[in-house]
Amino acid sequence: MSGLFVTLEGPEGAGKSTNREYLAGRLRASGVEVLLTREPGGTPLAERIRELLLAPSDEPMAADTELLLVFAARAQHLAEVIRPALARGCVVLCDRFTDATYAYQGGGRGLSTARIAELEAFVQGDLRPQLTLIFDLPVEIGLSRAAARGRLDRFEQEGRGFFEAVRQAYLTRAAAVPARYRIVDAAQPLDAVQRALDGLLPELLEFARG
Ligand code: Z5A
Repeated sequence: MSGLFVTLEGPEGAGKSTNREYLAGRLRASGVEVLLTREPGGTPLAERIRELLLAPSDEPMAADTELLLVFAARAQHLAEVIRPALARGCVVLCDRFTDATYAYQGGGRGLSTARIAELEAFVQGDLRPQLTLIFDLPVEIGLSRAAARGRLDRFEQEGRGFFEAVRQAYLTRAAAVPARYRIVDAAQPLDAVQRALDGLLPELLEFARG
């Protein structure tokens, strides 16, 4: 039995963390075994790499270093958590994955898509999410939600142009392969976002049950 790999994506403050629990709860209530995880992170070692990536520092991190750290964390996460869970037949619900690399390191930092694709092939082989939900919202709304939470991490300290490029990169990827992506309007009030997720549930369950 092979499981289902679903990823949640979107710019800052889009509500991925808030809604991943909701979605996992709805899937579990339908009798599906769900593994909820996140990137960067998902294992003790990968969480340590996450700390390196998010901590503001006086030493600017080179964009290539950032890219390699993201994929180093991913390699560990895949080996220890994601591949075993898929092999057990779980639905893996992952808060961010390689689409975030194309959006942040590609769109935001300006690294080449070809370079990211090389690392994707090296680290993942042919494993790709079967379904990706993009929580989309205007940059200023996401940034004001993130700011309301207090201290900003290294990414959240970037300027507005960076986040516009991130958002655009997500939308461009979704438009290129519409079969894999579903766009959720994350600017709506939370109850409306969750109604939209309820609307996606039958399709998710159909995927999960093969
Ligand atoms: N990163 C990368 O560069 N490359 C990669 O390959 C990967 C990641 C995998 C950490 O990710 C960083 O890693 C990320 C990109 C980079 N950049 N940053 N920063 P993260 O997912 O842990 O961090 P995040 O994107 O900053 O998460 P976030 O800002 O916490 O966003 P969120 O999870 O989408 O939102 P939330 O925490 O659920 O909600 C934010 C606030 O808004 C919170 O107070 C909610 O109560 C509120 N909220 C949520 N939904 C609503 C609605 N609908 N209405 C009103 N208020 C709402």
